[in-house]
Amino acid sequence: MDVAADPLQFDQNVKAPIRTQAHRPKFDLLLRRKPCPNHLPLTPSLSPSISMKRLILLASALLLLTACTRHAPSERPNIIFIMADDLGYGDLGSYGQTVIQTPHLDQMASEGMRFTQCYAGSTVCAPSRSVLMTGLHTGHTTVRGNFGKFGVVGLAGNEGRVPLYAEDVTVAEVLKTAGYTTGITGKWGLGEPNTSGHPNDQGFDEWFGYLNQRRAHSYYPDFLWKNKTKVEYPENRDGEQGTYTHDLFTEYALDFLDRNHAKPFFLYLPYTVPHSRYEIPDTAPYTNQPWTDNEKVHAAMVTRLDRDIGRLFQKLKDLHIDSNTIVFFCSDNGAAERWEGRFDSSGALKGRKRDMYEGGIRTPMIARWPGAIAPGQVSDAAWYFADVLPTLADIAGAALPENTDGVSVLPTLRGEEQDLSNRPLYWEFFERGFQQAVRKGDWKAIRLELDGPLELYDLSKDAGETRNVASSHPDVVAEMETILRQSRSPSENWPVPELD
Ligand SMILES: [Ca+2]
Repeated sequence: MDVAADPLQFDQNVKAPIRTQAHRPKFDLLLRRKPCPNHLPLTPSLSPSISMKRLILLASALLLLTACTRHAPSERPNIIFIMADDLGYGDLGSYGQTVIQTPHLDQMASEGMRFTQCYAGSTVCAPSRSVLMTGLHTGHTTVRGNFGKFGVVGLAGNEGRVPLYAEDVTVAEVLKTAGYTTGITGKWGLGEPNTSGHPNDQGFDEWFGYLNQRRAHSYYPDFLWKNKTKVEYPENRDGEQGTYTHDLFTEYALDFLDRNHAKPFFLYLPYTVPHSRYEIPDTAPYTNQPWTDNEKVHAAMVTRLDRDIGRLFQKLKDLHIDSNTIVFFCSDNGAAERWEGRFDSSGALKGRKRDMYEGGIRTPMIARWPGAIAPGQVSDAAWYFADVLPTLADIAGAALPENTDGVSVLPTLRGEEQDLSNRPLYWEFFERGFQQAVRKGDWKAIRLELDGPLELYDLSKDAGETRNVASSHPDVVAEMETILRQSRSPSENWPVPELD
């Protein structure tokens, strides 16, 4: 079978990654750090095959060691960051879902803090993950879209897959400077084989899953990756449905916890459900509902995800690390389908995946950390994926690269006073031309085309973005216009000649 006939076939002609001079070397980024308060990173272990990159990270850690005071290991929690794929703002019981059952995630919310105004990095997969990994919003991060001008040919045969650059500093690399063991299982989407974006070259000690996000559309692929080795699933060949990969990721995560719970770890779990294709071994407990097949699968995927998160929490308890582990849960972008009248997966928000409206970018976000986050909290603080790297660095006691676009929301997680309302949150998107959005305070501005008028919404009164009030607030429009002009750096993969 040739590549043209099956876009999920492996393409051997993966090109070298494209580089840009617009990026400063990682060495520079890591040494130009902000001061770190009262934390001591552990020294990464050396190996005979130590790379220049590791030497750089080690040098950074040693610099920090001289600048920071000792911080007891018990105060540095393990970090688990779980992310669903295309799960909508309204898909969980704690966010108003009444049909799909999510008891474990609802319990997580009741035991932790639930955010009502948290945002993904983008309205689609790859750029959202790039923002998450780099702490840079889509106006600055390397991967600003699913397809870029000089991207490589990916495993699914599509051109335009832009990998993270070697000099990008990821949250995993930052946490490694603080002595964390780092693992990822699920869907990566930020680097094909033999590119600079491979997770093992971006701070992850171990990795298992899909490199290519289009291949991740299939839940029954004939191979996955374990580090840089292909793992074959012959039982999935020729359209057979032998092994369901979502289940493998949970098993890998549980095994990772068994192997690594004795020392601080960072586990990133970017699950692939409930993204289409709508494939699942069993649609229970919805099999007998009078719904379409896809509706049954969507609901069953979300409930299966919920079941597995319950297994993870049970494992934390069994290993006696429950109170020393902070767990986050979110989605990578808005609902792909609104399922209106059935599940209403965008809730009361406007739009869905690929929209700059709230339904495209606002995500459920739950954080649970017994003893540090008070149970049953609901926060309306506005924050987004660019804040995750600074937040996790703060939690771990690691210092920050100088140029992040986010801030640590750890004070908010701890229930302390923190004003997040006076800074702009920025997004740009390329699949429909060039679109931009910014949120500042309660104001949300959207531009659907470069020369188009600005839409302005007051989210405090109009979360559904139904009333464009731009004409009655020219001062706010002018401020937002300025932010939109100033929030991006040039990108050779996503050029905007009018602004660059
Ligand atoms: Ca997605």
